[in-house]
Formats: sequence, C-alpha cells, structure tokens
Amino acid sequence: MTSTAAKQNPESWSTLFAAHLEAVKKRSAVALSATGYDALLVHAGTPPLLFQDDHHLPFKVQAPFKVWTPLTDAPDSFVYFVPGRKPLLLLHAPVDYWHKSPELPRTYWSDAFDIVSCPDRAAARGALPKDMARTAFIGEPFGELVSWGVGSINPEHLMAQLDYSRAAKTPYEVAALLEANVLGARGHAAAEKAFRAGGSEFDIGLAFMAACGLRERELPYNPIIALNEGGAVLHYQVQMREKPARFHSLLIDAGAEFAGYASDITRTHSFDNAEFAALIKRFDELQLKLCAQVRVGADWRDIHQSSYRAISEFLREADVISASADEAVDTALTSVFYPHGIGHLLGLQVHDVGGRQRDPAGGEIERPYNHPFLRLTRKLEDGCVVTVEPGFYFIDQLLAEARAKPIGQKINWARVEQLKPFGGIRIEDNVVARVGTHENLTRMAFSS
Ligand SMILES: [Mn+2]
Repeated sequence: MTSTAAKQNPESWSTLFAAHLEAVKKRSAVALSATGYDALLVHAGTPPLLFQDDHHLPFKVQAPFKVWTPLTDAPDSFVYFVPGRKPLLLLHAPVDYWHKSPELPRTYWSDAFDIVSCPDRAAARGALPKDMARTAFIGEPFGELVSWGVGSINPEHLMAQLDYSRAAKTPYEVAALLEANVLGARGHAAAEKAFRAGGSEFDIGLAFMAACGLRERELPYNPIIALNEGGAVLHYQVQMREKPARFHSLLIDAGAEFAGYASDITRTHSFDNAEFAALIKRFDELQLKLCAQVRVGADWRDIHQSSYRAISEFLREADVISASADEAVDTALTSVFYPHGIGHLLGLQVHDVGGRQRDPAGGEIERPYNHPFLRLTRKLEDGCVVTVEPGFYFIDQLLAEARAKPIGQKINWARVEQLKPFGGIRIEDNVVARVGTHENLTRMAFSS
C-alpha cells in the first residue's frame, strides 16, 4: 500500500476488505458445492527461469490468487480455503541469504487469514491436510503437484463459476480501482508535461512511471507511448529514445496498479495543431456520451454498435469519409479506421475474465457479426467495471486494403494524407455500471 488514501484511512480499507473477502468466500463456497469439491487451493504462481540462466522473468501474481489477497510480490504462496473456516495463507518465505524474504504481513487484510510461513513447497504441502482428494487446485501446475493428491487441477466448471463472479466488483475492488486511476491520472499529467516539453517517447514513459511511483514491472501492462504516426499502431511498444524532427501528437495508453487492481487509461494530445486539438475535443464528447450508456442491464454489444455508429458520424463530419453514417456502418467502412472493440472488463487483469460467458456454468455469448475483436458480450451488472475506449486511426495496412476495394472510393484520401502524421485518437476511461447510471473512475481521478 503506497497510496495516500490507504495511509490516511486504514480502518476504511480493512472494513472494505473484510466485506470483500466475505463475498469471495461466499461465492467460492457456492461454486465449490455446485461442482462437487470441499476445498480450494490457489497458487500465486512462480516466475519462469530464463533458459540456461539463474534469472527469473519478472513475477506477475495469478489473478485467482489476487482476488483473495493483494499480496502481489510473494511468488509460490498459496491460499487454502474450506467453506466455513478462516482461509489459510501459506506464505512462501525462503530461508536464503541471497534474497530478502517477505515478512509476515500486518496490514488491513492480514487478520482475515491464518498465515503460515513456509520456506519451501514441501513445507507448504506439510501445512495442508493429508487427504486432498476433494480439493480443487487453481493455478499453473508445477512438478511436485502430481504427488500432492489434489482432486482436480483447474476444473473447468469451477473455473467458469469463479471467473463469471469476478465481473461485478465489490465496493473494496471499486475503491482499489479508483486508487489505480488516481495513480494513473498522476502519471498521465506528468506524461503530458514531458510531451509539451519536447521529450522523447522514452522520456515520456519515465515521467509516467515516476509520477505513478511504480517500477515498470509493477505496471499492469506495458504502456503504449506513441508520438505522431506511432499512434496508428494499436499495440505500439517501441518507446523511441530519439526525438522526432517535429512533434504532432501523443497517444498514450498507460495505467497504474493498486492492491493488484489495474487502471487502463488512454489520452491523446495535440502538440500545437489547433485543428487536431478540435478533433480531440469533439472525440472526447463522443466518448463521454458512450460512457453515459454504461448502466446495469445494458448489453455491451449495443454499446459497441452505438460506438461504431458514432465514429461513423464523426468520420463523416471530419471529412475523412464521404459515405453517410448508415452506409459506413452497412459496408463496414468504419472498420478501416476503428478496427477494435469499444472496451472490456477491467479488474485484477487488464482484460478481465468472463467477458463473453453466458452464465456462471459457462457457455459463450456470440460477438456481433463483423466485430470479431469484441472482448465483452455480457449484459452489465451492478459493479461491473469496463473500459470505454473508442478510437480511430490511419493504419497503413487497412488503408491499403480499403484502397483496392469499392469502399476505398468513399475515403477522402487527401484528408487522410493530411491527418496521417497525427496517427490517430483514442480516449479511454474506466467506468462502473450502476442502476440507471454510471461512475467514471478516470474522470473522478483526473479532477481529484
Ligand atoms: Mn483497454
């Protein structure tokens, strides 16, 4: 816990966490009994070793473990849960003078667990019951696991139940996601400043991390920091050290993490071009209207379709296409510029699980025709946290393909050439669905 909010108000975090853990225990108990297990053993994960090396890749704790405890830096730990009993945390604390062992945590969540310090896996196994034939293990299986006698490894039906229930966040989780947004907003403000000062992509990335107070490995995902045309590469990962000859724009998609929960925020800035700045402003209004559609009961596929229409109208108004919005939707012309979904579930994972699941038992809700990249097709429940991230880009590959087709005649190629140096625009907020309304965590964070 590095955040000021957690330091200022530890009691409220422990109250929030206690209620969260009760909810996790309750839904885990329901899932276990529905699928015929008596207990759950969840592994934190282990970072892989590099080939022929004694170095591990950076550790990323597994989400099914993180939902129990915000312990993000204790690889090879376990949570063992039997319904009706206090959960057991087997904290991996190697006796090893090369590394600093994790200390027994004493914080807002630690009283909720019986905590046993384990120097190795054999000790962890020793702290568990002898008979684990009715225990379900969740995590990446490791060598010795075969000899542990667990009833099942990642049983599909149990996983489906647990994944599905993670979509709607508890008040504790929403508070953590807000904190992740507060940190992310600080990072974005610093990044914009570095951009205005003429920094390289690399400089802007460092400014972002310093302002968040996070190391690169603590970020929920590798930031996309794209100057100029780089904004058109959807998952741009370059971070050029050299400055461009001329600055046009910055597209930055970067989030922070708090207690294991991620923010996922995108902003686009114009360096000194008033016309591009006006397009960003207009796109920001469009994005806020889409955020306003987030509410309990909304079908995410409808919000996606609505974003597709809104961007079609935007492209027409911006003189990028000459087709009507109807025609652009019908011919999928808009996909040349907007080839991704409007957003996804957000939480312990940046692309959180269960987004296309039909119900707790499993099954899949189909994506709309022509929209193969949509990651969420469910109806929103109270507490579902989603990203709303419309965008449009000038992507060489898609433009070249379109030029060879009849839809190419509806593209204003001179306008495309004029706007191409700016790459594109994406604006992304993290939004909570509520009954008849929504909470925009990102806008709250930027204005706090
Ligand atoms: Mn996103």
